[in-house]
Amino acid sequence: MKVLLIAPASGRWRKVGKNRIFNGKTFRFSMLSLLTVAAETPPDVDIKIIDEQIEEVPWDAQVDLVGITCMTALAPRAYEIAAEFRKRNIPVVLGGMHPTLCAEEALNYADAVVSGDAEGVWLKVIADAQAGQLRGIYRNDYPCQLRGLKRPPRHLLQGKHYATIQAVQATRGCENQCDFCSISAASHHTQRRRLVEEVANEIAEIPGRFFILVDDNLTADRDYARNLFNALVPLRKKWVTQSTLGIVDDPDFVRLMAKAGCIGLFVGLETFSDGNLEAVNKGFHRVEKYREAIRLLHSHGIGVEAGIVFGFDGDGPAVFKRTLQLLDDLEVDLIQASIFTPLPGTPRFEAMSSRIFDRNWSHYDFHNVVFQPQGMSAEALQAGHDWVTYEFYRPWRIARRLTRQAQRPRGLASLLYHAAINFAYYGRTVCWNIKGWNPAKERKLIFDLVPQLSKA
Ligand code: B12
Repeated sequence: MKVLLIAPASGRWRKVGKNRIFNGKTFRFSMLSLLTVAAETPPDVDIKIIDEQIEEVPWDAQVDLVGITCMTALAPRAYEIAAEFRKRNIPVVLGGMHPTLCAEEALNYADAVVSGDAEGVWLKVIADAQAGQLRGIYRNDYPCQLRGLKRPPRHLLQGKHYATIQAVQATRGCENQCDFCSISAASHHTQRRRLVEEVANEIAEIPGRFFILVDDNLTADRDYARNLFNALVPLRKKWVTQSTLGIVDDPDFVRLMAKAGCIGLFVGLETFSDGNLEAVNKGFHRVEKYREAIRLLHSHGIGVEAGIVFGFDGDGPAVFKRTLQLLDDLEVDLIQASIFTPLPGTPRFEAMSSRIFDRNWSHYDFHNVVFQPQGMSAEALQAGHDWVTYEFYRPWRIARRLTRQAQRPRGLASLLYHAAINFAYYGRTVCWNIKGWNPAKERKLIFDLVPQLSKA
């Protein structure tokens, strides 16, 4: 049997890997979704992975089954690809975050859908496909306990096109109640953890010194994380991951994390307004703690990439400049600016349903406004988001950040890493012409400031 697994890419991302100047490599990593599926595939099945960011889909491939992974923004492209293969009488199965949360929708476009983990149902999917009985939704209601997971067959990827293919996942899911988050919804606010020993063994086998832990909230269980960090210390590797800022209440924990090789944390700061955080059930992240927290992380050589979201109900046109000033002031190293996006399958999507004006999922990539914001017009939100991204990644700001980085404890050790990501973000603003304008300053349209008028 031959199986083709596809990671779709849409819009500007399709074949971005072939570009000479901005090839998106810095932002390309993991692929664990399909690698995990591949790892679960019986050894007598011939398997191939296609990543549409770097290669064409082989439309005329002689295969018996096509598996496609997708998050919401990639669902329309996944459906297009599925349609092409189904036209050729090749059955298609969809999996990943969007099909997990919107299984019934996804089933309209495929022969079968896997909702939840592949582990535990993929063998049945393969067997059913072999028997010509592939159909319906394969719900993984009793997800596996993550014991004895097989190694991801990373050799199936063309490693040179990725920032790193050395991605590891120690835990799955998140216990937080953030009502806008797909992870919370898909994991039903629970987290499963692999055995520390198994994770450490996998990491020890990784060639090279750098890897990424793609966990959603690695430090949620401090004891677990401590055990993992202790196991990582002797491996002398460098890694980055995601966490909440809550960890700074324990300086010894942060010290151990740094000793274990952590050089960067992605932290979903989301917003600098406490009111906004309360509104999305994320009140545990208090704004006044940010400064102290970032200083502590920096003092241990850990850089901070902040996830910043614009478009909360409490955000008005002044939010952009204020946020930019605070990001500068707090010495945040990197940002991923996003536009608030109510994702289907989350409680927030239902709650905002009447304000959503765009249900084309390909716009749900956190860079497009898909709902009517409360405190400004949709155009102002788009412009402000673009403006903050453009301003934050202006070369003079990058130079200032890198100078500071070089002066911090262990700063030189990760200077290259910081420089590479900063310039990749800068490259993206240039190649994709992201510039925007500050809605609070450039009063281009009076309507931008008064959404009611613009609707009238
Ligand atoms: C690493 C990562 C990225 C990386 C790389 C993704 C990649 N190609 O591997 C990068 C940086 C590129 C990325 C980008 C974005 N990401 Co991202 N990303 C992740 C992250 C943190 C880990 C992905 C991963 O490796 N998971 C590990 C695997 C094992 O888990 P899994 O994907 O759930 O797969 C399991 C099952 O779902 C199932 N399965 C998955 N696929 C398939 C396919 C088949 C056929 C089958 C049978 C089963 C199956 O089996 C797997 C094993 O059990 C996830 C969070 C998460 N926990 O998944 C967010 C996540 C997927 N990303 C998300 C988002 C929003 C984005 C961006 C839009 C963010 C942005 N602001 O730009 C962009 C989109 C870029 C684009 N347009 O292409 C959201 C998606 C939400 C949604 N509903 O769409 C997530 C869930 C994060 C979140 N907190 O909400 N991301």
